[in-house]
Amino acid sequence: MPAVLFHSLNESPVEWGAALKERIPDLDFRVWPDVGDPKDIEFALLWALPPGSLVSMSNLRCICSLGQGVDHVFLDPDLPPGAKIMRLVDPWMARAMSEWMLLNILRFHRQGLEYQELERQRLWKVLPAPETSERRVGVLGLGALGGDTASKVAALGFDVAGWSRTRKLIGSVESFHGEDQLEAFLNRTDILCCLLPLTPDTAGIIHVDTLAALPKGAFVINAGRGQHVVDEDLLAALDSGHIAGAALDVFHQEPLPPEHPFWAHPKVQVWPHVSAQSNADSAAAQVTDAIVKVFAGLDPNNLVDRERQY
Ligand code: NDP
Ligand code: OXD
Repeated sequence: MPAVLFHSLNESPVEWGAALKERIPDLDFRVWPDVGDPKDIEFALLWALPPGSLVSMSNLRCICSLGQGVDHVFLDPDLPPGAKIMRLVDPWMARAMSEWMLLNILRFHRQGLEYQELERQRLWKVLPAPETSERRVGVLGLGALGGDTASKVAALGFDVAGWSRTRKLIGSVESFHGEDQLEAFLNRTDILCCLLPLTPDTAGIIHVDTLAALPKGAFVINAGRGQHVVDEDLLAALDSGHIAGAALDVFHQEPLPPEHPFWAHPKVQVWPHVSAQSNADSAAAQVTDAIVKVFAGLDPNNLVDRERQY
């Protein structure tokens, strides 16, 4: 039987190996860097493998991201041209992401930052109650994660819109699409949630001009990738008061270096890339299905377009 190669920064090869062998008992499961003969490897299940590591795997037929994002795969300029690229699309992760987005949206909506400051000053003060239907939430990216978040936020009565490459029909969620409609989408967004994939088209999308297009007092929540945000522009917008607060789960450099200004900024909450974590319990079944299909010469589900890079 051909072999599967595994590489991860955080996830346990022992757990993944056990979960896959429970389903395919004779699986030849190899953990980086113990590759053996690279020609044996037909399926690679990986996260952030050092670029250039796959070049000797001449029989590699499928690279499966150990997460929903695939930007880490495209950092390798020497991807074997014949290998298909796929990713996890995990309902468990969509639920986790929507929970995290809701947590932050509700905290901003219910004046969590203001009451936190009043508490710090030991001030018992009642602010005017916010109106849910008047709070405009905007979700950048309406795919597996953004679509779930947008529909759950809309179900709570918020005024929700989303922005994607192509038009979407998701219940009451207003659909904006394409470059031409980005500004109008931003103009009507009080709480911006980023769930875009990182591609050459989306890198740096949250910058001085897009931040300025949001209404004064808007909030920014990012769980896409750190590279979607120009950090200096967000910091300047927070310091000027144009942006009232930010919740960030992803960063240019992870772990976020101790000296980074986000850590100490009173209007920023830093999370250590945990909004939706992949795990063997929920995702092993779909990876098994992919391995079986690839070894049988078939295409797996959840393939990624090499041109679009998502
Ligand atoms: P999908 O591929 O399912 O969805 C991507 C969405 O972004 C689609 O709606 C797509 O539009 C839209 N999009 C892509 N490029 C553009 C563009 N240039 N202009 C406008 N819209 C665009 O991705 P997922 O929802 O599964 O995941 C999104 C990202 O979330 C991942 O790539 C990853 O970076 C991040 N993530 C973060 C996690 C965390 O723990 N922080 C966990 C998991 C994922 P269309 O549908 O029209 O093509
Ligand atoms: C992912 C992630 O892309 O964890 O799955 O960021």
